[in-house]
Amino acid sequence: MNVNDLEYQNNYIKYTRSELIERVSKSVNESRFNHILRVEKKAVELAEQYNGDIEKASIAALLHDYAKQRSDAEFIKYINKYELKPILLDYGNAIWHGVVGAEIIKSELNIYDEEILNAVRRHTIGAPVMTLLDQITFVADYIEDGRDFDGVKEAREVTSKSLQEGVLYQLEHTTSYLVENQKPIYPEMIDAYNAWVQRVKL
Ligand code: DGI
Ligand code: FE
Ligand code: FE
Repeated sequence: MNVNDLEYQNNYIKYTRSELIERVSKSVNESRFNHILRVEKKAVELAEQYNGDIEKASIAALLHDYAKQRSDAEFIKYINKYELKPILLDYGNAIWHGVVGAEIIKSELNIYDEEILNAVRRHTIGAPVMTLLDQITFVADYIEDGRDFDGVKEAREVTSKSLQEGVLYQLEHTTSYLVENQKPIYPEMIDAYNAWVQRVKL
């Protein structure tokens, strides 16, 4: 289906799709907004292929980078206010925009659907156990049509055959990339890799 024909019918959130898009567009710059729309298109395609909830796929994708352009100070304020895990303070925007971003979405948009919020929380780092919606959001972000990095073609091919293999491919490649560039890996991402490599490969 064409995402622009999508009408929300389940009251997961109190916005229409165009109202949600309007709110998202005000939270990020134009290039980030265009990425978000491409992630939504990909997430809806994956939901169709893998029998996911198309409406939740659209909502989670539209929200996944909602907080991407907030300041470090704002994220730190939320981490303290909601007493989120102190280990978060050892990381930065890359981790915060999903994990802490979900709290910003709750507070600013009054969206409380935990399945949608978890997909946002897990979209960068994955998790040992991921719902279908988590998997769709995670992979759609990685393979949306505008992505152009070594391996993206293979990631798309793998995902077209198996969503779970797509999740594992992304976990393998993102963790390798972080090691190669001497960047710290958030512990839950290592847990996610361990769980998925055993689940998919054994
Ligand atoms: O927000 P996007 O750019 O669309 O994509 P993303 O949320 O998947 O990833 C944002 C960045 O975070 C990306 O450059 C890779 C990086 N990243 C992912 N996992 C980790 C990480 N960075 C650190 N330091 N540690 C991680 O575990
Ligand atoms: Fe992101
Ligand atoms: Fe993204």
